[in-house]
Amino acid sequence: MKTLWPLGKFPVLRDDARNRTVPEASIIIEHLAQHYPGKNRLVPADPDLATQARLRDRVYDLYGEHADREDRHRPAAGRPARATHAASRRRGRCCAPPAT
Ligand SMILES: N[C@@H](CCC(=O)N[C@@H](CS)C(=O)NCC(=O)O)C(=O)O
Repeated sequence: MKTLWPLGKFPVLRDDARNRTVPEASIIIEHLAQHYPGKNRLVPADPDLATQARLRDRVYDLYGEHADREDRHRPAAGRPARATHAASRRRGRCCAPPAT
């Protein structure tokens, strides 16, 4: 894995046709959307909706997943209600649809 991507994280996409190694889930999605579009869009066409989708992606990746991962490392007795619910509330607040 580290020969493909020195950080050693997955997913990593190897695109031989373009001679590109593409790490990071969100970058892989952008790569596939741009170079291999299918019948369903991966990123909204509307720029404001695309920004909202990217915001959700960032929040889940940087905060939600991190918080959940920390939670999994706690002893079972201390899990999961409070921390998981706190992370979930944080994500909910950050990613609520904008007021109209
Ligand atoms: N920001 C990265 C996160 C990648 C990530 O944390 N991958 C985890 C699996 S979901 C991983 O590779 N864990 C193994 C490790 O950290 O050694 C992305 O969105 O792709």
